[in-house]
Amino acid sequence: MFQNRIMEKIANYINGEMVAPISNTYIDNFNPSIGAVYSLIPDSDEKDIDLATKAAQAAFPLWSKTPKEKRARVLQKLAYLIEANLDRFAEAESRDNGKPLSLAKRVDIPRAAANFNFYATGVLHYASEAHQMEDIAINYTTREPIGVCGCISPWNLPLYLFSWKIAPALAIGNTVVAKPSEVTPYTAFLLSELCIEAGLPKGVLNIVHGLGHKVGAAITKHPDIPVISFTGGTVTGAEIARTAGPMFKKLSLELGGKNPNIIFDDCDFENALSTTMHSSFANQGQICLCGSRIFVQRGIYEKFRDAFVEKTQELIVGNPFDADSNLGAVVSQSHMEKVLSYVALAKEEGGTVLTGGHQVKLEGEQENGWYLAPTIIEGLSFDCRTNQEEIFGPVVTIMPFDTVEEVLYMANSTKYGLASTVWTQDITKAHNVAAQLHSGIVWVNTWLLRDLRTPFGGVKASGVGREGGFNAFEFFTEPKNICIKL
Ligand code: TXE
Repeated sequence: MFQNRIMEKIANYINGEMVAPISNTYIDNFNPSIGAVYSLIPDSDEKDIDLATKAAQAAFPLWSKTPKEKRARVLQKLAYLIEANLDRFAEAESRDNGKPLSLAKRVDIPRAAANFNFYATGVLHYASEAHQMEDIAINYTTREPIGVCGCISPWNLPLYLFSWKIAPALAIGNTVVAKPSEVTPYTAFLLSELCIEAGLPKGVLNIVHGLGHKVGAAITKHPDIPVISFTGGTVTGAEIARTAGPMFKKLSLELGGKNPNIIFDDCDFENALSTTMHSSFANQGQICLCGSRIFVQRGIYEKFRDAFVEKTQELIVGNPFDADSNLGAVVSQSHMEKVLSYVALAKEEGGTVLTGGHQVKLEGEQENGWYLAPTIIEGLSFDCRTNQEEIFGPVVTIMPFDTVEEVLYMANSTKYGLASTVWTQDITKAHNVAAQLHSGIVWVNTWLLRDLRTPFGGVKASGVGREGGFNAFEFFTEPKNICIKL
């Protein structure tokens, strides 16, 4: 039924206008819940990036000199318009990514609006510092916007992560050339239309759709884009760093994770169990912050494992548009196959699949959709590949431990260091364990509770730099120290 339908063509947003790619060629855009093409996205290339960069450069002088109150007002108007279009955006996000509509409505789209509001108001309070040298001299530090910022974002939380980058960059006075993932371009396309409605001056934000190795790479290597902010896979992050490094570009990399979820005997059992359901399988496990390695202290290991398996088997994998679906479809056929390959690897490495581990075939219109059963695997060693590599799907491993030293050693054993979760009612133990975990974020007795003012990011192969709060303004500005002799 899709063959004869006229496919909607998404447009680029360059210099304030919705435009076709110069190549006038397009790429299929899939709806994961039915496994079929439902729209087309521009197959842009470096010529489109050049056009967008020129527009962003032309807009920079005026935008960077626009009073911050005025910049804030435009971004708050954008936030308001996103909220006013919540249902339309949530449906678009769910259709594009495969996530439950309920999740897009509750998390993705409200958080995108919050990102714009947060940075629009934050810029009004952002100040720099002065250092007085008694009566000898006064130093003051200015923090200036840099110019054209390249923002490249992934498919797991499309508008949430796209706006998390462009909001601070724009609020502080930069202009932006942005590339959403070609896997989930639609809400960025809808945002373009709201930018026009909100009165964002032309060229301030430019959104160019297309493939990573063409459009993303063109942004990374463009000589007139001195700042790159990237969220995505560690492999791609390394590729971007190889290009941007020798060009001395400012670089922010938010990459993958293989996050430990550590559950001690003395935890609040019911809270740990119910939250672990989310930290394991929310967004089909496609969140870089998911707790994919679960360590349970031996005293409660079997009780927790059995309760966890039982609750997991109650989860409903279904049409993302059904209100009672807990899990929707994973984002693409290739990603589904990648996740299933890790289940096969786990079995080879000696693991036992306690539940899940297979594709879920739905009926009707969803019969060709890409659905996976939430999966729990036990019996693996902490240092096997399944426990060292990011799977990024609804797959977790569960392992017992005895002592704090042992679990810290296992938790810190991967090349990643993004987020950890700790469950204990012993506050001294909580502080002690949190201090020794190699990760940028530690949650104690909770998960994904986010204060946007806090530094967000990881260590080791989870990335470089921090987003969030004034950390984002520090990244998207250049400090200058001016010392005046008195
Ligand atoms: O990310 P990519 P993908 C992890 C997860 C996933 C893996 C790959 O394990 O399986 O990364 O996912 C653009 N130069 N995460 O393929 O390739 C690309 O077009 C410049 C964790 O989606 O990193 C997209 O816009 N840009 C992550 C963006 O980079 C390039 C969330 C991300 O794509 C490029 C998503 C290049 N050479 C995946 N190649 C998290 N930390 O949340 C691709 N891109």
